[in-house]
Amino acid sequence: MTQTMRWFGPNDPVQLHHIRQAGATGIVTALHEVPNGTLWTREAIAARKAEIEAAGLDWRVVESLPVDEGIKTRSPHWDRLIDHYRQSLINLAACGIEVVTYNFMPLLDWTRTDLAWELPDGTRALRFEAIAVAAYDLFVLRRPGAAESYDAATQAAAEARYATMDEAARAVLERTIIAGLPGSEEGFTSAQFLAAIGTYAGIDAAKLRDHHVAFLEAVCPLADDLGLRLVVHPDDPPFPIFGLPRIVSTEADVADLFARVPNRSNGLCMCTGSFGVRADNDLPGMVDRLGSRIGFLHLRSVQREPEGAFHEAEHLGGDADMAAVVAAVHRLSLRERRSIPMRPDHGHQMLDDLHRKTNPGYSLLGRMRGLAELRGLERGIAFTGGMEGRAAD
Ligand code: CS2
Ligand code: MN
Repeated sequence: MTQTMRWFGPNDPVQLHHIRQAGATGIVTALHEVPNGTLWTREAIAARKAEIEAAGLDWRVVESLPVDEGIKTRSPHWDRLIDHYRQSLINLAACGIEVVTYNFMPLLDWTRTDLAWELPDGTRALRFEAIAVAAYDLFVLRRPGAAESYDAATQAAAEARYATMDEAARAVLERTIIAGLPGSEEGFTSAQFLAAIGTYAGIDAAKLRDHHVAFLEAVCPLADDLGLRLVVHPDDPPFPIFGLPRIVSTEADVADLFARVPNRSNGLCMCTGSFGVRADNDLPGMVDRLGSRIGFLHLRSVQREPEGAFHEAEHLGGDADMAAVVAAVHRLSLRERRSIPMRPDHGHQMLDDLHRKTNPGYSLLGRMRGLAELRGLERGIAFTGGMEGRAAD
């Protein structure tokens, strides 16, 4: 694996030299200052790349080149937006970028309900509670038709939960869910969010899949020629929320996407944290079976809780069998003779970072710990694998 870390650009409190000292060699970033749907110029890409290289690092992966809502909904601006996307890909390839991440989640990118959930050791983790989402949806947002999204038990639990919250707690929950987490492409107020949900009227999962395929058919032939891998990040969490479809949540979802658009540039960002929320996603098996499609790895583990809740566990803890995942990655790397870029996806807020202003999930020390553990795990697996290989000779 090529060890990378995400950097949010010049305004990130985590600086490039910190990332270098954490032992990463690659940077994952985007032109976060460029609004969605606007094309990325070659000059702006080259300037950011030079800044990264001046710090002794490589810009290995773009995360993300956002897919504008107008592409997801097939708005009348589709042609212009696709043109911009294609031109941005040309400019990125001209600057030597090989992997471009995107997602196809309607409106919201990754979503949590608590950004500083205290674990027994005093570190803080990101957490998602389905009941809190239902409380917000039913009683703060008051989305028309919201009741249809929840069974009676969830509605009752949400109502009880809402009753325990004061105004301040309700406002914090609202901000946490819809104001946009680091790297998210959009942020909303509740009124804006309701209006935006309206743009998805009539777009069910089947239709959104068709829109995803139309997007890929418009950009993949070009990406093939440019030698790019366009990797889709799975839905986080991997199920519909706010009545909006989510279509990149399971192995079957991505297998279907690769069957419908077989171009070699059509790839996957294997995010074990996102897929791992569902117990029916077999993470190491997915690495084995989807192998050649995987262009980027997000390694992170979640701990599932009752009632559809989960929190982000230590990288080697939680429900993901990380040793089995890294062993599968190791086999894939040997089979295909390539080193796949990997980043520790999120980390706990810990130690000095507890007293610093940090981007939720993207403080330095927790990610540094995760990276160090993953690096050690890979080294151990390679060593054992090497021994087995020798014994078989
Ligand atoms: C999330 C996402 O994986 C993550 O940590 O931060 O924002 C992710 O970067 C995007 O969904 C990829 O397009
Ligand atoms: Mn991820």
